[in-house]
Amino acid sequence: MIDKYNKVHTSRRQFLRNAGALALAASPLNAIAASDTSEGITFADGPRPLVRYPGKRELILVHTRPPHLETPASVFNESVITPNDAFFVRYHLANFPTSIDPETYRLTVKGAVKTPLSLSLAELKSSMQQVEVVAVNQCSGNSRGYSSPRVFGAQLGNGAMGNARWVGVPLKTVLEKAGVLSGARQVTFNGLDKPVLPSTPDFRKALDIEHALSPEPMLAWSMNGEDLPFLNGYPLKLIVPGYFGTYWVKHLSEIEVIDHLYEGHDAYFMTKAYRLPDNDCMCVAPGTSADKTRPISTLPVRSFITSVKTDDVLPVNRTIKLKGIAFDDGSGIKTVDVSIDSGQTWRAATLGNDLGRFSFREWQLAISFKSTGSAVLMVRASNRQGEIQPLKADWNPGGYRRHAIESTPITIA
Ligand SMILES: Nc1nc2c(c(=O)[nH]1)N[C@H]1C(S)=C(S)[C@@H](COP(=O)(O)O)O[C@H]1N2
Ligand SMILES: [Mo]
Repeated sequence: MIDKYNKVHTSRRQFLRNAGALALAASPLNAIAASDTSEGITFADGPRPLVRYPGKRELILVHTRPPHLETPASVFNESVITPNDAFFVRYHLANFPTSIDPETYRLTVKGAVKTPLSLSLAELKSSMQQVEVVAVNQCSGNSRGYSSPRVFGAQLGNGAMGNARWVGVPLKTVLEKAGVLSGARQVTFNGLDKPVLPSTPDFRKALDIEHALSPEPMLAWSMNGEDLPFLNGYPLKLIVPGYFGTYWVKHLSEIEVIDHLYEGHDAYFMTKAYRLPDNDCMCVAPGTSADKTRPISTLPVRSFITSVKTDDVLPVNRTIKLKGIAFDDGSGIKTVDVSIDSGQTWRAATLGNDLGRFSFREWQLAISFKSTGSAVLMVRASNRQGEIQPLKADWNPGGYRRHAIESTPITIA
């Protein structure tokens, strides 16, 4: 009886949580009036409201159609793994799925392959060797709101990033099962979301064949030990560790191997959007555009203080434990230095547990202030390739790939 009850109970709960339906379709449960979400930043657009979508806690609303939600900064201080209900959400196309039946869902693998495949979720989960990685998903436009001069596009704070444990199968294994033909150049990825109008390009991305056949990219169905949250790409998502989130295609349904470089109407998000100036700094003089561009690719090294926020008041002559995170493209964090005097002197922080080279890396440092007044905290990370955060961010027209030391002005009292 108890067994039976438990089983019924669990499967009903599972159903409610995981059946691949976005309860109440795609509308927010409630929008909360603008409150404490400015996080010390005054974006030209003003303070941003909090909103609740199914399966999510209150997140910062960027816009509703399609859902675009940012993670509040406090979440990054709670844990080094970003909880599923707090993970940011980004869509480009208004016609995105609101329910997906895991029984009838299929992943198609086609194009320049020996054997085209149509794989069910059950087959994916059972017929191949599973792998696991902790990796950061960061939107190319994360922190765009700090671009100076200001650029077009959503004025994002630092909440379009998150760190999760992904479980799935290597993309390589699936491609090898289909048998990639010689002459293959790229692999394209499409999800179940669609444009509303035929004139709008679909959201499709491409990886070079060498990258697609490397050990890292994976097809994940599990995030932090649960099915993927619907809004984060249920039931399957392409994970590209070290690369910006734009490649992490959600609701993945179609993989095509092609013998040329991706082009045409539906290659828009490779050939027109998500591109950077094709030079060493990936930058141009503010207000100008680049003659030549290339697709955005890997994450620069970044670090944040999570335990203190802008305009906090900290006590004088008291030991304070500062805490934060650092991450990069998978080269691995080497050092994190902190300054409490606007960058005049720096001290090495202690790195926390290593959850893998693609993960957020925690750091901490005990500090104390000797005098009252205003102060600026700064944090600067370096990685094993010798990359270091510069003092000033380079500028590009998309406001992509922010790479600079972050400052937190505070008061000591
Ligand atoms: N199918 C689909 N996948 C997508 C997108 C999209 O619009 N449609 N947006 C991409 C972009 S730009 C980002 S930043 C990430 C966001 O992932 P998340 O919503 O799970 O946080 O999804 C990527 N995958
Ligand atoms: Mo993005």
